[in-house]
Amino acid sequence: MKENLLTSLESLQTELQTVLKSVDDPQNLQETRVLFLGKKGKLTQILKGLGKLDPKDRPEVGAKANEIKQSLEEKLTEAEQRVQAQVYEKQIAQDTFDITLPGRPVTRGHIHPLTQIYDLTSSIFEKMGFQTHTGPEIEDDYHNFEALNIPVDHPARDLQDTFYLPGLKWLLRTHTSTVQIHVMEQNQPPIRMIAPGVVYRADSDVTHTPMFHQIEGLWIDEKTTFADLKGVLTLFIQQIFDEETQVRFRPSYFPFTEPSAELDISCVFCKSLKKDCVICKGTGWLEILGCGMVDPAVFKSVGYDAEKYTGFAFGIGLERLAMLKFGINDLRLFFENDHRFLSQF
Ligand code: 2U9
Repeated sequence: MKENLLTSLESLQTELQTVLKSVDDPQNLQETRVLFLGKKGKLTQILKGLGKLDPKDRPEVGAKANEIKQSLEEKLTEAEQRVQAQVYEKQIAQDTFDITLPGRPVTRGHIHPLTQIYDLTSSIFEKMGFQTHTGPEIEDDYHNFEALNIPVDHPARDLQDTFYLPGLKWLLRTHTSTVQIHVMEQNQPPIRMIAPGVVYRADSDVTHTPMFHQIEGLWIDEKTTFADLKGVLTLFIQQIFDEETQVRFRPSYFPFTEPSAELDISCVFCKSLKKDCVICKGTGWLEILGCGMVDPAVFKSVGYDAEKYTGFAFGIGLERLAMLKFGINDLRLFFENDHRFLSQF
């Protein structure tokens, strides 16, 4: 009885081997697996005889059965791999795709022109000793307007111009000057800082997007003068463009600076030859940033002694700077993420 069982088990191996030789498709192979190892398969049938065996013989036959089962599993797995490989080979032989075609190229990423202009701008100011500070994009009326001497009836405060959050307590900052207010609230002069970041205005046309980027600067010390402002900003312009670039300071008005000025540069496209230049519209000059001496009312908001300290501030729109630097003529291109555009700079 025991011998019979052992022989049947042994012969299962050779039997499977013979069957596998003629199996060449996955369906057939699956059936073979069920035939040998399935619930009602050949192995199970043989093992039914185990119960009738003398108990002392059972461990030996049981161990043999496990060994055979494992061996059958291995043979089937091996055959499955062989058959699957054959299936793939057949597919490749029949398929019409041309494996010699070149692959799709993977385009490399690119530093966004605004990021490039930001990196360049901040590195120029950092070399002059300015520290970078950032702050929240959601602000209260006080930090965005009141502390900056912007009166209650100023048009910038209008719902038409500023994005307010429901409840009107909070708003999306309209400039990064809010960051300077926070820094001044927490530090005493001297201060030499830049505040880069995204700002929001309810404006949308060809030359305005509701979100844009600014870098603002602030320099406060005893005896800081308009001459310091002119020196710092002239140096900045000549490093961004080139040393031939001319600057002029034109009187202007901002609530938070007095006196205020706009800085124009000689046209970087026509080199001030003016004639027919569509960029400077024949004037020879391009408006590039706003600046001025910090209004004493701003010092009062943050508790600085306006008799002791003076300072200058400036604001630069990064999109405009990048357009002039790279010769880009449409503001919207910055926000479309089109690689064909981005990779040109
Ligand atoms: C404090 C005091 C004064 C920041 C300044 C400008 C002039 C300015 C514009 C440039 C283009 C905004 O991005 S833009 O539209 N900005 O003209 N900004 S002076 O003055 C400050 C800032 C902070 C405490």
